[in-house]
Amino acid sequence: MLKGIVKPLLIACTFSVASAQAFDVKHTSVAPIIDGQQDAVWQQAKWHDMPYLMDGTLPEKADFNGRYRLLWDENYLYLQAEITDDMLIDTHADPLDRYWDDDALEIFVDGDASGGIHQFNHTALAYHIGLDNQAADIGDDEKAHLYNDHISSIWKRQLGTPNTVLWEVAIKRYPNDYTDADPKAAILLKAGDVMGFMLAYCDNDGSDVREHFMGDHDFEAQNGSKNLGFITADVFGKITLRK
Ligand SMILES: [Ca+2]
Ligand SMILES: [Ca+2]
Ligand SMILES: [Ca+2]
Repeated sequence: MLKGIVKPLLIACTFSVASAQAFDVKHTSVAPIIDGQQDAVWQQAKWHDMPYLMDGTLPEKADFNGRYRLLWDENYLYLQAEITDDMLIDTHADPLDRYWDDDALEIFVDGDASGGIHQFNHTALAYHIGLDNQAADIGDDEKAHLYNDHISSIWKRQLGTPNTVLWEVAIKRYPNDYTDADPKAAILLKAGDVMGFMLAYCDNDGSDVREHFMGDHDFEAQNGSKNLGFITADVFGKITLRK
């Protein structure tokens, strides 16, 4: 479904259904190297699956399957995702053009778990990281922007299982009053902080629009749609940073 079609939801309903997903994220004293290659630092982190359909049709596991784990230190939330996708495709060369209809790892971050509507503000961000490792989201001018200084992303195909990529991202977090005209400095992470978080994957294998939009947890649909994360942070899960 194209995002424009969903826009009327913003006016038509309020998002009263909060997500029930919540888990702790371990601190790491050694920063993982963001290079798309496995390293021992990640062994302390727990895997989370991505089996829930938010838009399109439910894929077979060979078509899409995903899981991820998180760690944190003062500067970054670290993500390592293991993504199986039978066809990696980037049809729209312009990173700001229909980025959700190309293969993209979509990282939803609400730095202080404030929740609420974030579609045209930055109280939360939805980083659509394309296959070129650039991160797009809608700005407060209602146009697409790149937020490449917020994240560092590298993925690599894995030998032996070439349809599986290891995708690693370091993510900064930002305050609710961040605007495109006045970008604020990133906020350091500390133990006990609660953040809103959701991970999704936009899978296209050659169709005109995204075929499968898969996420890490389930929540109640609004007006028949679960494609809500780009509008409201209320459907994100919650993570607690633990030392
Ligand atoms: Ca696929
Ligand atoms: Ca927030
Ligand atoms: Ca694909």
